[in-house]
Amino acid sequence: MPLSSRCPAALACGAGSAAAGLAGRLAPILLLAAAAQLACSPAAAQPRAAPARLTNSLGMVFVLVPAGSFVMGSDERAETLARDYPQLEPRRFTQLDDEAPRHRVLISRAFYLGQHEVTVGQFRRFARASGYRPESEADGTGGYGYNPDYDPATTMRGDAFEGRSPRYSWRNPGFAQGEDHPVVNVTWNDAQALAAWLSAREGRHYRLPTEAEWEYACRAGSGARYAHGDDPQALTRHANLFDQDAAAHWPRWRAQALAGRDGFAFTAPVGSFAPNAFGLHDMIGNAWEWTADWHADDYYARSPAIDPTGPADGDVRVRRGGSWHTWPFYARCAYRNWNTPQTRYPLVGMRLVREQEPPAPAASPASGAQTPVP
Ligand SMILES: [Ca+2]
Ligand SMILES: [Ca+2]
Repeated sequence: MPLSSRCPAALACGAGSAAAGLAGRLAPILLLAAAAQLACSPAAAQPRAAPARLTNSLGMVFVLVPAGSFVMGSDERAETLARDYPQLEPRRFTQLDDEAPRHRVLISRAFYLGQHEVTVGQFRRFARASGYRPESEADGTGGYGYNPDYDPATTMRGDAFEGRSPRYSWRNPGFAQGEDHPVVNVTWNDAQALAAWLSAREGRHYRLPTEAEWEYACRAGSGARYAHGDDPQALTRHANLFDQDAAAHWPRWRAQALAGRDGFAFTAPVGSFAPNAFGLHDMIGNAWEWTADWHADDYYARSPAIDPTGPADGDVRVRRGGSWHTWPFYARCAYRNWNTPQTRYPLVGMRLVREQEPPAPAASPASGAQTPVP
């Protein structure tokens, strides 16, 4: 069901063998990319104003998100939420302890964030160029997928999707996807692989956003539930979520769907909806987005006020923003959900940060190198 369960086991998937295998599979890729970087190292770049946007070697567009502060989290009262989300059982409004306390956070440095979720086409070019095998293919257990003949009522878990099965992977979530749709069935580890490969190839530091960066970017100045405001029913004009078209395929959850139509029963081409005030598309909906952080229920009570990076360790990584299959309540900018780093699912994708500054010289043998990539 659309994230009704907050138990990571509901989507969790297999043993943690993937992380150990990841480094080994990546090593030759990174060496090759680093060698290519060393082969073209012109003189050091002169300082200049950062462009408002740039395009990288995979065709990903990044927009410069300014430094700034915002209020992170939510402490809305259960009564208020019950009024605005009348279709949900009241118990759901008491399961939000990890969104509190609201607290002010400073993002001290501007950073480039993907204007869109990583697309199928971009991920395909990465896999081809690097030789990296995403976990949904490499570990033999596959992914999850949509099958119109599959009935959630016949399974113990009641999960909305069939799997895991090798018939499903990042290449095939069971529904049609164009090259410009968000890639899904990708793991947190897959995101690390993509970021590491891009970093080595371009001499820039790519990574997933922290939770704080993600929520700051989602809000884009808004203190409301969503960047557009508090009204969930207005979301059909702003995001691809679980609407009436999607509910046609899951009639048992129709009551949880938005009353209107957003135009997409499954994933949408990225950028199908207007951007937020930072110029970012689909922060809400389309695909959940992995963040860098471990999850802890009590983290906000002890997190630093400047550039928090999450707990030092944990078992599950946070994902944010909801998806094409997510109920509006779970697509609020403050909402946190999580899964193991090996989880792959037809709802979960990614968006990358490219740091404004190149890696420190000590971190790179190509000291003084200028990125050869536009
Ligand atoms: Ca939709
Ligand atoms: Ca999204």
